[in-house]
Amino acid sequence: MEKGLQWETTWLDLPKGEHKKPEYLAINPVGKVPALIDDGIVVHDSTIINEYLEDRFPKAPPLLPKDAAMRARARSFEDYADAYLVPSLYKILRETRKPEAERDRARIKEGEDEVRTHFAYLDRELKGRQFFAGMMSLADISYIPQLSNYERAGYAIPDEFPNLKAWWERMKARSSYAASMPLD
Ligand SMILES: N[C@@H](CCC(=O)N[C@@H](CS)C(=O)NCC(=O)O)C(=O)O
Repeated sequence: MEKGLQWETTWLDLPKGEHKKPEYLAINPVGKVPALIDDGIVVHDSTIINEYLEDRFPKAPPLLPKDAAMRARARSFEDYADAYLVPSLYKILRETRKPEAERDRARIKEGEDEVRTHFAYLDRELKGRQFFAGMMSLADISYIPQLSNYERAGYAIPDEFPNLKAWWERMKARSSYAASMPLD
């Protein structure tokens, strides 16, 4: 949406296992979402999809900095979202999606503690910065669905992380946010 591209979404019901059905496994053999089909080209994994769209539509506007060090910084934060924040976040979200009586409270607490550590790091890195890597980039974008899921589960970024909180408000104020987050 930041690039002004048009697409059609097909939602899969993961609890019903729609992502493990042969029709979807033919698109993504590892049976995970998301996957993109562009002009018959199939791309999966959110990182690779983002990089593909950047390569295919580099000017629409660019979402990776030009400078090599800044590009590395953008990619590092993108990776931090996937490799560190997401596993901790899902410790919480997997439980909060269950009926209350069935939730593993220790697991939720573990996830909450880890998320707090990630937030502290992100907050420090956003000090004095509008964006993670000098411009709106794939780094910022990679946190948006995650934090949106976190809010939908009833959480808010704690006040003790003012840089992260202000950055998140800026992200949500972008026109691309409302257009990309139809569930909100
Ligand atoms: N590294 C992958 C992770 C994809 C992933 O784990 N997707 C989850 C949903 S957010 C999924 O499909 N889970 C279903 C499953 O693993 O069975 C990416 O960023 O696209």
